[in-house]
Amino acid sequence: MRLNPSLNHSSGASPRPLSHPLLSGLLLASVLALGACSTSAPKPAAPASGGGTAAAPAAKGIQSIARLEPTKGSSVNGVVQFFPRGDGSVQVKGTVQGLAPNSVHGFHIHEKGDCSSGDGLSAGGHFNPGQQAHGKFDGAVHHAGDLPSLTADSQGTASIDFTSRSIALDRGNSGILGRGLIVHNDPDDYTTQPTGNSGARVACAVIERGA
Ligand SMILES: [Cu+2]
Ligand SMILES: [Zn+2]
Repeated sequence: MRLNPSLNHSSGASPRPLSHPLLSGLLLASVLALGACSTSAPKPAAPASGGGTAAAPAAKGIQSIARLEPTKGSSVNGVVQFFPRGDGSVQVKGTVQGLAPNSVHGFHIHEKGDCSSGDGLSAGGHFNPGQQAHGKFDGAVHHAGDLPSLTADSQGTASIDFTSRSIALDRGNSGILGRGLIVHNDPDDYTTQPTGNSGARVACAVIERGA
């Protein structure tokens, strides 16, 4: 359990007075919320985020972000954020713009966090750690990387807000950190294997740890 190093919390000692009363109160509150840190009982390692901010104690994984950049000839771009939740699921929120008005687009996590080819193909195939068939996000069978399709409004902007239990915010087997995120030009038919036949890749991002 790693707290702000400025907070001296050796056993039995009162926390060192801090210059800022609000900060002091916050640190004290977080100490209390985390349970007495003066005990010598071993504790599980803090999440890699390591921040002193009150990251939900039970959440697994680190907040992550994908900045979608247009591929060649495209103007589609956006930002997608991934938040670990206490129940082990991941909340995904974001906005994608530059799409055709009222259009629908396949949207997936791809195997490789590599957008270098300029057409998105370097991101490889769909992220599929469970060796499943391609399918719909909320269907019985699908790749872990099969996300809900994007639907653009009349301005060509799609809002993203869903929760997934198929992905994790780490580099483990189901982890998406360091992988790719792709927006396709066409709708996903959820049937064609293994791609959903959603056409060209119009935006690409690498999923990275967030701030
Ligand atoms: Cu895809
Ligand atoms: Zn798929």
